[in-house]
Amino acid sequence: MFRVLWLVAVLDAVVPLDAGMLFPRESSSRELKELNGLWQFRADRSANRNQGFERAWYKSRLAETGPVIDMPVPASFNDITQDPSLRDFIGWVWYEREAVVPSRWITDQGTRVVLRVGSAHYNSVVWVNGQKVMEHTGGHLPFEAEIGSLIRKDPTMTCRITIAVNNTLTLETLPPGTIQHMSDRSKYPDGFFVQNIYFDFFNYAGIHRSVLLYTTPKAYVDDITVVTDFLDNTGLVRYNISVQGAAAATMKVTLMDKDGHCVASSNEASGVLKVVDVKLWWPYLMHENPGYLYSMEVRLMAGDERATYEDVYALPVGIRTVKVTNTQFLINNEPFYFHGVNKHEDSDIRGKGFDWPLIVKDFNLIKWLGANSFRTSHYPYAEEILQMCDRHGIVVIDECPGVGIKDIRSFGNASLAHHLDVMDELVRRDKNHPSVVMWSVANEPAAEMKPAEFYFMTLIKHTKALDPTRPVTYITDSNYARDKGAPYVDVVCVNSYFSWYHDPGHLEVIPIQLNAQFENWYGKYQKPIIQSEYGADAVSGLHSDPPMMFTEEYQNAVLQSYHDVFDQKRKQYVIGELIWNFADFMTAQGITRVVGNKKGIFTRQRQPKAGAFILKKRYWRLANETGRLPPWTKYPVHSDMLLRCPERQRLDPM
Ligand code: BDP
Repeated sequence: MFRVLWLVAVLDAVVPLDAGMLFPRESSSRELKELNGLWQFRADRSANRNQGFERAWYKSRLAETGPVIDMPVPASFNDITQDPSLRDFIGWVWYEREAVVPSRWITDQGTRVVLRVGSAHYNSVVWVNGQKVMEHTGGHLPFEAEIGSLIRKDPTMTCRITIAVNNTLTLETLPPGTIQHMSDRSKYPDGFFVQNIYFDFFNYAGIHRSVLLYTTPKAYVDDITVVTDFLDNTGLVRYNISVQGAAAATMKVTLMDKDGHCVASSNEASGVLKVVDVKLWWPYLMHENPGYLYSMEVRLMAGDERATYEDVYALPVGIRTVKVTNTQFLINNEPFYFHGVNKHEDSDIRGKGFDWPLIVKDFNLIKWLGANSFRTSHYPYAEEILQMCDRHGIVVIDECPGVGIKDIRSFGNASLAHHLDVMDELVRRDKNHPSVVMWSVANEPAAEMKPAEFYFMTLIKHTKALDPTRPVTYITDSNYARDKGAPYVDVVCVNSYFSWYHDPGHLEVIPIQLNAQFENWYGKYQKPIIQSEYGADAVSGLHSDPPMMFTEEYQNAVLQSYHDVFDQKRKQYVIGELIWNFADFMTAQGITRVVGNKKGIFTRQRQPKAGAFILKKRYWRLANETGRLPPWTKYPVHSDMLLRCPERQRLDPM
């Protein structure tokens, strides 16, 4: 009884999101202005880190209240300067810049002007011309506010945007962390404190994704939800459009194929579009034409006593289905085997800052490798990355920032309520991506703890209610017998590091222990299993034979021993393997990390280690065996450009 009441209370606490979060796109009715580039910046180094609020730094230009430095946006601030205290700074940092707003945006009362932050880590407060316009908690998801009425108050003023960002983690943030003050003056200087974290990547902070202004008409398309299916040759696009700013509106919905031909249309705000001779969305290497996208153009017309408004928004739509059986993961009713990677948003200098050259390079490496999937370990990645996945057919396990939940106090009501909120925001943002095939609500929580069962039951049920079309999982490293959340997941995802964290140096234990791992989990739950992490650190250029830990040879040997077992078990119920990690990445400093985690098969600068070639050979072989490629493509080739090239038939297999 108590539990039921408590559950109701928790669910009540989850305020349903009252607005959409469509990715800002230009159209004939929407304009967009990126505010990326140099911002003014100051870290609040006062003892309580609160001087900026006490002295209201947002009220005037930042340069008037103290020294400022140049800070690029998007980027983490940590690695930009030579100042070690900024690299490890904890507390509020302040960003500011002025935006030139086109005068039409101001004079036209029928235009909404929206300020959007793609992501800022972790807590943010935003002011425009000294007026607070929004606050946001959470480091990896977008937030926005309409600022048109505010900037119209005094059209002669420039639009000064101030954003304060705080990277302090608590037991209730995702990921969690704690601040520890050291008071022993014989050991630590006055005011010394550290932030303890329970996850293995550097807690980069700052404004990580684009800041922009965009417009919509006063009556506008606020959200679109699309769910797809197919029956024989007919694609079904079930959709729902929500409108804001108009009591009544007329609608024209047109679904266009890649060549711009209309394949279905409707005049309703919700319904089902039928696509004859549908071209399904297929994963990369599973089909010769992967990542097929239609475009759903929504044209909205509405009016009030003063004016008429027309809003146009075009959403890419991939038509596909996802299902899970006891032993298989089905995409479009065909078995799909995940041969992929785990990634991080991480690179030199930028930290977690969005960077197109890096993203395109990573996609080229993923395709070169023959990988068909990745997991957004351990937080939601930039929307532009998911759009690339949609277009290239790279399958995604979309993970929320529930990483490092190790302290029992992080399983309390407030933590759960926040976790549910984050899932709301994540599903709202990513629900329409065909590439996203599964939600991961956490990574390696202390799932053996008593409150874990209720926590994960609630979280997983909530996520399924938000999106009944996708399976839900969390990533476990616990013993199968003690894991309290496992009964609720659709797919078991297991991380293990045999002959690394256990039995270091003993490669011979891998076949026995990995085999037992799979048999135990499957025996207990009869659910398909993904090896969601495995690997070994290798310092690029370090060699030894016989293999020793931290050499490229040892990483190779670990990979190969795991692969032998995968090859037996994938005939039964193992449905995927994701290497840890795609590339080396930065971590907190510690005795087990040599300038970061070195389990990448690429270096942090994206150069291959020996392990990358082992994986490349394997992944192309797996693609040939498990994909549905036409016979002439069944060679390990470098890119899909070649796959589509008839000349390929004359090339020798590599
Ligand atoms: C796993 C974690 C991952 C770590 C990895 C490692 O999920 O975040 O980076 O271990 O230790 O348990 O390399």
